[in-house]
Amino acid sequence: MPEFDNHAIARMLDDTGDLLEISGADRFRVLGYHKAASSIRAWPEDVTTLSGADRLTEIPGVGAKTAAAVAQIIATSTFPDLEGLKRQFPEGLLAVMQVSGVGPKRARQLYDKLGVDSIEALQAALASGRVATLGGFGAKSAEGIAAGAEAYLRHHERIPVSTALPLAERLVAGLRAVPAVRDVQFAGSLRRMQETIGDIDILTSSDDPAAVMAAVRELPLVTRVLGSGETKTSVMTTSGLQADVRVVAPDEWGAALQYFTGNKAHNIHLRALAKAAGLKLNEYGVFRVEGGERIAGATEADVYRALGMDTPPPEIRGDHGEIEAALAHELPRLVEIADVRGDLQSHSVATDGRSTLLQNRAVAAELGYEYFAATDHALNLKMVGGLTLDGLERQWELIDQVNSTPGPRILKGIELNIDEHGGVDYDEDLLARFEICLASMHSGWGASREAGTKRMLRVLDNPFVDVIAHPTGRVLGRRDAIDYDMDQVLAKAGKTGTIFEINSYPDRLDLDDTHIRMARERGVRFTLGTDAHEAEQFRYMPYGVAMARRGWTVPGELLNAQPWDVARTWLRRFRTLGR
Ligand code: DGT
Ligand code: CA
Ligand code: CA
Ligand code: ZN
Repeated sequence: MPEFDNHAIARMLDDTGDLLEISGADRFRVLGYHKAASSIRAWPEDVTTLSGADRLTEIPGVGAKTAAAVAQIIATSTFPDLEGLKRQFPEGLLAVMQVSGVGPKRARQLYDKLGVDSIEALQAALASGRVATLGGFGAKSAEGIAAGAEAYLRHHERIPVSTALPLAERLVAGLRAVPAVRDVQFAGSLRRMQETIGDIDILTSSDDPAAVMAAVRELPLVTRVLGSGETKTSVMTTSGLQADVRVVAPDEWGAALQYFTGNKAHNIHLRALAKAAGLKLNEYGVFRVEGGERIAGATEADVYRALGMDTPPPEIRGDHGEIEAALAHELPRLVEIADVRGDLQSHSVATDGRSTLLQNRAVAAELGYEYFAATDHALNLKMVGGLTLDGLERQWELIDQVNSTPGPRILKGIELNIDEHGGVDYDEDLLARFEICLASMHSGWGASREAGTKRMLRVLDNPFVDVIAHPTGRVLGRRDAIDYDMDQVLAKAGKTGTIFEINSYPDRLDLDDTHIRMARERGVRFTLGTDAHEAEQFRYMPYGVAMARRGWTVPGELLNAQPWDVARTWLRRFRTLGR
């Protein structure tokens, strides 16, 4: 029977919530499913274990009813409520409702009136002009939806790393338990922790490849075998994601791991180096061209050593200078999760967060943090109840009270909104009262590059804006970046000492590696923040650390790798206020 991991279960609950919304169900029921899904996705323990021990309701947002549903999914591999909904509405509507400008109500209308049951059907209906004439739509909104459908398809060619990683880890664990398997590791873009993954590549070594291929076909997470040969098997999993598993001989393990980790540019450069040294490098090993003697291949380190190099961490393998650094034995000591002393973006029930400051602090304590910033939304984000002066005074009072008890120190922070002209929510007297101010863009998609640049350059002039949070505004799978001249803006930030955030929330991961490298060249420093909207999401930090590593960030460039006494001196307000 196929087995379900946290992600697969969360996806079923989300799908149920979405289909319920399309069916016009009560809003609280819909939200209940999404809340449970979001908690289960971020929950550190395997729900299968919790279910066995009757502990599912310990997960915030999981009530008795959801717990029963989850237990049923685990026991029977199906969820009748979801199956029932799927009989009523085609699954393709789940994608249609995600398209910008559509949503659940319009998805329902498009389905009822025009039979739209997939993105492709939506595009056909748009092309025929039938959408524009539908009640409540019009030419303008049809145009917006057409752009949304195109963006949807563009964004969904690749899987977010946060979806691929837990699945790959489960598959690797499953394979590790197979007696015929010697080494096992995921490779490709996932090992390099790229923010989106084209496909999951898993590599194994064994003296009995046939036994490994047979074991892959029988893995509990596998729903369907798409193809199985002597050295490669492709499977479909319960998460709806595909994975390719390869098997190589043990003495080829290192060469194969190196080859399949890539990236392609890194491999091509490496191969040219080998050639210049009279060697041949391929997925089977390193060979002397003259005589064909095999000189390395069993471990990855052997392969790099044979080429006269140290082993670059997978995250920086992209031919951005790591090969030169490895040859010179000057690879940087990249930041690690253990360097992180606190989380510098989090939300609470004071605005749109779902956990209290105390709940956030409990998880921060579990993670061993010294501090974290409470950065609820500022006034102008009306839809989430951005904080008024009264709200702020109440939060500060609470923070003082909590901070008087042992545990991670809560910093008085805020997430300001950068308006279209580069202004923020509060005046300087109020801004001076925070310990740290983030500022971010929550509007302005579609504005010109020129306007975006002006706006960003202007906000950098504000001495109380310490950090630019999720700097491009991109949301993986949903929203493109807000357009501005990043080079020019980073150059100025390097001068003003404004810090840029590496947002660790899995569908943001903003800045990306290219922008981080660009920022580092301009002398810009960084904070890491999970942007947690519930306490469990504090655990998303490793995704941000991976991005920081991909951008070559070292601990000396990362504010939250410093104790707070040092960290605060990096903030621009410290220089401005002298405290
Ligand atoms: P993805 O799946 O699009 O997110 O990206 P990757 O990097 O996982 O790429 P994939 O799955 O096509 O191939 C896995 C690795 O195999 C890749 O990182 C490097 C290696 N590789 C693939 N194609 C080539 C190639 O044409 N030349 C060389 N030297 N290496 C290649
Ligand atoms: Ca891949
Ligand atoms: Ca592949
Ligand atoms: Zn928020």
